[in-house]
Amino acid sequence: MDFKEIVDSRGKLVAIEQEKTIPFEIKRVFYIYGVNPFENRGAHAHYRTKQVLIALNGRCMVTVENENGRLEILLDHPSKGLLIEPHEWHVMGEFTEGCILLVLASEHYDEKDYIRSYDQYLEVYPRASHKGGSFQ
Ligand code: T46
Repeated sequence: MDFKEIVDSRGKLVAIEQEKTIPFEIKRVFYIYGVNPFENRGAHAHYRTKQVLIALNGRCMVTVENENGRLEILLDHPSKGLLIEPHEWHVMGEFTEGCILLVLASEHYDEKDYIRSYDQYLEVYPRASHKGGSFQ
C-alpha cells in the first residue's frame, strides 16, 4: 500500500484512517522494535486477523505465503504499508538497527487466532503452492 504523503516546508505527514486508508476497523495497534538483525519474528498465520505493517523507521523484509506462492516484500519507508490477510503465513526478518515496525490489526489479541506451526498451516490450508517444503 502506498500512503499519501502530505509534504510542506516543515516536513511530511501521512494520515491513516480506518476503513478508508486501511480496509478494516482498527481494533489494535502494536509496534515491534529493538530486533536483532539475525532474528526472525512472525512465522505464523491468523484465522481472522487482518494487519497492515508499516516500517516507521529503518527497514525489514517480510516474506508472505498465500495461494499464489511466496513473496518477499521490503518495508523501507513510512509511506509504505503491507496488508496481510488472514490465512497468509508471514515472517519478518532482516531488521535494520533502529527499525520500528508499526502494526495495525483488525482484531483484539487472541492467541487462539494464531496458527504457529507451519505443518498445522499446511493441514488447515492445503494448497499447491505449499509443496515447496518446509518454510518457517
Ligand atoms: C503478527 C506479527 C506481524 C500480546 O500480548 N498482545 C499482542 O497484541 C501481541 C501482538 C503479542 N502479545 C504477546 C504474545 C507473545 O507472548 O507478545 C509476545 C510476542 O508475540 P509474537 O511472538 O506473536 O510476536 P511476533 O512479532 O512474532 O508477531 C507479531 C504479532 O503477534 C502477529 O500477530 O502478525 O507481529
